[in-house]
Amino acid sequence: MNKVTESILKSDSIAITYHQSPDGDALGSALGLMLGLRKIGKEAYIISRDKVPGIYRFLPNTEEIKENASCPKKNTHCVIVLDCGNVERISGKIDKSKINPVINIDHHISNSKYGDINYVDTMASATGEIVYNLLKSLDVVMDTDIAKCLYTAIITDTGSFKYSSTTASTHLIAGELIKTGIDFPLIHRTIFENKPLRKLKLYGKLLEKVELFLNDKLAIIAMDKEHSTLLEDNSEIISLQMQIDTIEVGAFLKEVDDGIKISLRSKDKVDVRAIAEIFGGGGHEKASGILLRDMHDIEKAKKALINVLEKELI
Ligand SMILES: [Mn+2]
Repeated sequence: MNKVTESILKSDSIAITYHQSPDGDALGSALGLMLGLRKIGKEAYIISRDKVPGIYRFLPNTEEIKENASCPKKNTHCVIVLDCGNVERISGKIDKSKINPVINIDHHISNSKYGDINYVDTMASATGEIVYNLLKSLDVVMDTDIAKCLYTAIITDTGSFKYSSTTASTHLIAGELIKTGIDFPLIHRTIFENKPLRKLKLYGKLLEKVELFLNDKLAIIAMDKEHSTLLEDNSEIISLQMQIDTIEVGAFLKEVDDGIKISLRSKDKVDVRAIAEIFGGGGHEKASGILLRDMHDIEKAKKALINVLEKELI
């Protein structure tokens, strides 16, 4: 952490980026850090080739994020990459030969330590927690705008403090953020209870597709391309699927241009990161992802997954 704060203090102009398809943790951490750094007189800005998803546009300063502003400006002294496990997934376009240091701040176990400085805290429930501590060590005084961003980061990555990654310090940090006076019930409603009816109807259709395997311990939803284009974010349908009483593991398969994407979730007993690694994927013990490159046969992908999980679940 000292190396990180030292580099930040030495830099006047700082670019911030995150993983592609940014979620609440990526966006909340980036915006919170940007606002915090500005408070100590830094020129801080976000580089991204991704648009901000609609549900996160309530966050302050999202209008500054433009998907055509993905490269660092001239005279930028350092780039901070947040919540991103590997160099291929970075949303901003960084030429490492031109910018030094690249500071990698993350909480994924699978982080490949691609930065010049790497601060990877796998105990943190969200990158937002790390950003909170970083801003504290830079003596940034929290305000409601920063708190809104970091609170969003934490609740999206912990499923509102439900996931096992939540710790006592997660709650302590959330408490400090609430002390700034943020309307936290509104943040929860804005993120989790703010769906157009057509989306809920789409979830209904996808739930019709759930299939159970391995003594009902594995649930699979395989989504075709037609539904794929309607659904911009899988996380909610996956958490609905995880509510099925008998299952230990939920898998969500989706056809994409370069293959089949699989998201895995585990309730308790199965380490789905280990399962994902068998297929070249990665992530956390309770949530992981796989891309089966150049595979376009969903049935075949399902069978391969069932085969591997059979050893775990039966
Ligand atoms: Mn995260």
